[in-house]
Amino acid sequence: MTTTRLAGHALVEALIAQGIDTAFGVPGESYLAVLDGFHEHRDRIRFIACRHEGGASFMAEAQGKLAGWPGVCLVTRGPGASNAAIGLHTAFQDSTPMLLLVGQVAGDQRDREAFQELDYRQVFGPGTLGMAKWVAEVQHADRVPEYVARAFHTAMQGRPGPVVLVLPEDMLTTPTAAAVLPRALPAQAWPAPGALRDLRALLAQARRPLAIVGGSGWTAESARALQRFAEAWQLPMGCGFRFQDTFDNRHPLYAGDVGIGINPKLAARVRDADLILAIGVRLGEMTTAGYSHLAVPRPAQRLVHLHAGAEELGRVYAADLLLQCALSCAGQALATLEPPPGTLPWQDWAAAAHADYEANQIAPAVAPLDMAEVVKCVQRLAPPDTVYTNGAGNFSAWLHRYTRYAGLQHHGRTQLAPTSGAMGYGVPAAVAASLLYPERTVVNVAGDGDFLMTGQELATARAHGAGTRGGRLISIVVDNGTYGTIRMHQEREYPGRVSGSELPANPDFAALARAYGWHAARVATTDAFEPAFAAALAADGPTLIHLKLDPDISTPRTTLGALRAAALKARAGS
Ligand SMILES: Cc1ncc(C[n+]2csc(CCOP(=O)(O)OP(=O)(O)O)c2C)c(N)n1
Repeated sequence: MTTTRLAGHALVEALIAQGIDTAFGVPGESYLAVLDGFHEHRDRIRFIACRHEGGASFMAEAQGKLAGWPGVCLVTRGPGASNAAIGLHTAFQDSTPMLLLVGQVAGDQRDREAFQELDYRQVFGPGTLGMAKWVAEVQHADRVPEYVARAFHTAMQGRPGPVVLVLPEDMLTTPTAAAVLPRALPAQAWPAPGALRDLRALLAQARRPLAIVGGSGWTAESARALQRFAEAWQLPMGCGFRFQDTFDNRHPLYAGDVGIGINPKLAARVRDADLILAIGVRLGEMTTAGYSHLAVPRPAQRLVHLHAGAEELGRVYAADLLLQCALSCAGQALATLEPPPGTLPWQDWAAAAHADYEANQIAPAVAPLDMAEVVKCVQRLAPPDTVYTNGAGNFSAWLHRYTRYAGLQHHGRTQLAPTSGAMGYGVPAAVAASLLYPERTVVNVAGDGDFLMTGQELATARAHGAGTRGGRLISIVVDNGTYGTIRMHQEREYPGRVSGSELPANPDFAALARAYGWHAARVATTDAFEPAFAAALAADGPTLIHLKLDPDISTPRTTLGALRAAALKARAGS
């Protein structure tokens, strides 16, 4: 017999039953009964109070990415929910399981545009281009466990994603004796035997195959089996945009990341392939270079698309073969395919793909601060299971190009980065990772624009002891005094006409970090970086390293000056 308690308490118990021990949020008077439930069960679950709902929702999204289990975010009505939208959108585009709980006005006030009232079904409306897989308002206290269990199933099954549960204030204060439901175990799709046979036949006919892997829902076991499949078939393996940690970047079959800033040789290889195996990835705009490397709807290459979501298959691409398969068992399904006896005809092609990747790791030296050397130094000194986080901006191009992510079978996800391209993601994601895995080191690389969108979460890190329990928490801010990515686009499209992309009044980031109780250092040369990073790894507590970068250095491949000159020349010639 379950004793009667407030629905707000029952909600917290239902979260605990789903295996949740940490939730992120900003409190609101709309869900006091839930906060009281957190107090009641504080020995089993903690509420991490953040400084902005954008930070809280990013933290919950990062929790979902890391754990493969929905991260939970709690926010208040209209203003709180509006602030939280960015994390929800990121979870949607990145296929991350997540649960957003939103306080709502009492039922007897509904539809009057009461204080902070919003209709969340309309705001976050589900559908392929919505922000959530499911949005529901829980009307009856007795049904709280039912809604929570369904929310977890919906967030995890098929293509994972975010779910929103809306909680009217009066419902939360209603007593209920409803028992919580057991932990949701997501159903797993496995491809039909005939589809696997067809895949084997397509592979056997191929001469230049290339796999692009990624997506959310992998397990270590499945990732290990994926590697066995790759080895058995000697397949060159690319990783989709910001799913770079799916396949071991140190493996001789690794071909590089298929995203923004792709190695031009890999881009050519994607175009020249006669068979693309898209495994787990959505084949979004960034992975396909604006749907150009793979033409829509019918690519020039033969295409096999394996994805967890039935709705995703055939949505954008008319593939030659579609396989619906949960990524938790995709590796095992693929590993059942026996390669033909003898040497596979594409071994040279696979070796060349990896050689291209290795050659792309070599960079011309840049002075006084060489970002390639910074990223390589981080990886040389940081522990192998370090989690790397970033938001959006050109600074991330160095991280993506020079970091060798370990592969999911080794340390789970080690790359927390928004495929949604959301600025501000990296700091909260790092804080969340550090709080969830206190023994692991977490390194965030942020742009100056990117950092200041959510930098206030440095306070959340400090309040909860992030980076003080074995693992280190380090944020590296790349300060070039511009919204550099936008400046890059401007120089290409409107050369010399700088508008809205300058950041002339940046703070002293090191002083700012110190004000939050972080250690801090300022670095302007390559040589000064290593001692600063070593000190951060040895420090007791989190550290911010403020890098001063020449704004002209736009990406690992070009400068603003070169972009402007090329654009002006093209204009003069046209
Ligand atoms: C939330 C959000 N707002 C705006 C953008 C558009 N945007 C993409 S990159 C960028 C500039 C990033 O600047 P910064 O963090 O300084 O990095 P940089 O490109 O200079 O390396 C902007 C404004 C975005 N992606 N996300």
